[in-house]
Amino acid sequence: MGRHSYPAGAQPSRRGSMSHSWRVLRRCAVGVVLLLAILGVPEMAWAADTNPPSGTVVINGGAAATNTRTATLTLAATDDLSAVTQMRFSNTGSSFSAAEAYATTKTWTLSSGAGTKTVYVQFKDAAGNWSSLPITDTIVLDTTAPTISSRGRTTAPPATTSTPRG
Ligand SMILES: [Ca+2]
Repeated sequence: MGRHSYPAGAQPSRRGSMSHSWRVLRRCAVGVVLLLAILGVPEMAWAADTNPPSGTVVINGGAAATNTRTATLTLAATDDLSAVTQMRFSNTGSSFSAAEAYATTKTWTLSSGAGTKTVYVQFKDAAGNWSSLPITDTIVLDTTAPTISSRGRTTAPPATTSTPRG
């Protein structure tokens, strides 16, 4: 009579083994993700990353003008899911330099000829998405010294180079 309780007692035991296998599965999934992270496998390997990075470029620290074609670009880019891995540059917006590893500074040569210069930058994430609309900044390339009038101190030494006006 008392043995009637035996099948009922087996019920919780069966449920217990089911939840145990779920625990094992869950532990396996956590283990795989941890393993991928430890091995440095990019996040793209298990998460679909379809958005390109966003970022900024600043020419010569934001100066309005320059008198040399050699410019220093300051770059900052972030990505929603994976890492920013590469970058490339252009003076035209259509023909880009070879992709190179992402860095926060870059020495770049502006196109020749005086005038307003635009530098176009694209960033790529670990999933291979290039920023579709190039990120830009502009600077005025002015290689002509200003005309010096007779105004001012006559004792000042003659200037040999012009300094860009901020
Ligand atoms: Ca992305």
